[in-house]
Amino acid sequence: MPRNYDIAELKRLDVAHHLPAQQDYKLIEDMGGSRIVTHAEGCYIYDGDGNRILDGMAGLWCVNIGYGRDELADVAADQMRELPFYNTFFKTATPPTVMLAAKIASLTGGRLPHVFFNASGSEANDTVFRMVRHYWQVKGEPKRKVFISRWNAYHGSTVAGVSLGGMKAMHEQGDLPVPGVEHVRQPYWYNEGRDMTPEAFGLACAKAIEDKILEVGPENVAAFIGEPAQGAGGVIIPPANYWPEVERIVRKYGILLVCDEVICGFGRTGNMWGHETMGVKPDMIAMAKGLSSGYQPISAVAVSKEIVDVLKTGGDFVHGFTYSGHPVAAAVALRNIEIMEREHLVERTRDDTGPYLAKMLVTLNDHPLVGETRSVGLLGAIEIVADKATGARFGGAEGTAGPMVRDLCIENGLMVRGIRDTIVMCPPLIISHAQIDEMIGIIRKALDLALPRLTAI
Ligand code: PXG
Repeated sequence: MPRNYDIAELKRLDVAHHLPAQQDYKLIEDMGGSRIVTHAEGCYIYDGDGNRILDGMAGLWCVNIGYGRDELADVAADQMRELPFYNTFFKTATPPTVMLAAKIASLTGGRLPHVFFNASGSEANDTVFRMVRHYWQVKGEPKRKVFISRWNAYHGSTVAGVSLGGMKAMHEQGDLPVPGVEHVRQPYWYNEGRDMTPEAFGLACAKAIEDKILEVGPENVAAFIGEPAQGAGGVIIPPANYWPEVERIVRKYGILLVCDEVICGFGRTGNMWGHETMGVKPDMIAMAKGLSSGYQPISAVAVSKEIVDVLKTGGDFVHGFTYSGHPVAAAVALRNIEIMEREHLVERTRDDTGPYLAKMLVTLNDHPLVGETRSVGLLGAIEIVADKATGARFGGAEGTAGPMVRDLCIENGLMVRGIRDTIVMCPPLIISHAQIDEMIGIIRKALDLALPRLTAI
């Protein structure tokens, strides 16, 4: 049972002392403090005001095996008693760390056999940033420094993460990106490509990468990085031909291909990896979130043999964190993966719940506010529009309808995100058909409630 917290006091302390992530502090103050989430079970979270909310976001795109797994608490406690911490700097390693590296290597089918650990997705992408540049230096091509990424990509909140990402609002704070990161158009067909077929648009977006490579000079380009499907950007699922064409282009110029699997990894798209769903074979992948289902902060970068063979000729790679390969986090991640395998959550997403979510999303297409629904595995999105024919948005620009529908969903018992005017969802992979029905039912109710308010604008 949850503890008996003094919620009013916690809210007061929240406003007085706590600076939450990616937030407008004045807004939280005006609200009288954050919503205090006290406990959770399965697919539901509970807050201090007595609300039970279906978690359509798996926490923050991470609690894939759902809440309340005693097994993971036991594993963490056992590991803390045996060895709560040891580092990987002193020519040392710990049993869970080594076993997790081997497990991750096997999950890549042996294609990416080497694994570097960190504590967050942002740090994983910092590791990518430094390792890729170091690789090219050791290989004798030190001019290859430039990363190509996409506008509206999300790769984290550290300096390298924000730089690799394509979020303009994040770039504006802190004079980013750092030099050597170039951004190209994103494969967002609904917003940017409806005058073309998805196939023609997929090729055009891939061609933007080739154009950028030629502009920068292929001899200066180190890597292309992308999320198989963009998550925080609004669940942007590229046309099927986009990624294979991207791979063809980067191979043509000898550029490394990096997939950011922080959201798409660990079954989210219906395969173990998002890059499998998109049909490409990257040289490096970053992973986090679903690696431990959020039960512990841990991330990893899996790397090809070819890259590590080169690094082995370069002496120390002077990079790493105190918590690289943290034994408690690694032990929890290992058991999380074991649970995923035991409960066949990847297969279930591919064959059962993913297709069911897609089928249920389609039932919303008749709603006057819905311009498009789309999903891959258990990653879904709904475009809210003022005019279904033209895709025009309420108020002439995005940002009015999305927050309204999101808030109505939350008020009615469903946690989703509103990104611009796109409602996105990413439920735990244990979600049932009945819970998907509940999710779709609450979204329809929220859309119905929003309709008169939006049309009055
Ligand atoms: N890559 C991707 C693809 C992500 O989604 C990160 C890297 C960074 O991971 P860390 O663990 O450093 O946060 C993420 C994180 C949102 C939102 O607005 C998404 C994330 C984080 C915070 C907010 O949906 N994804």
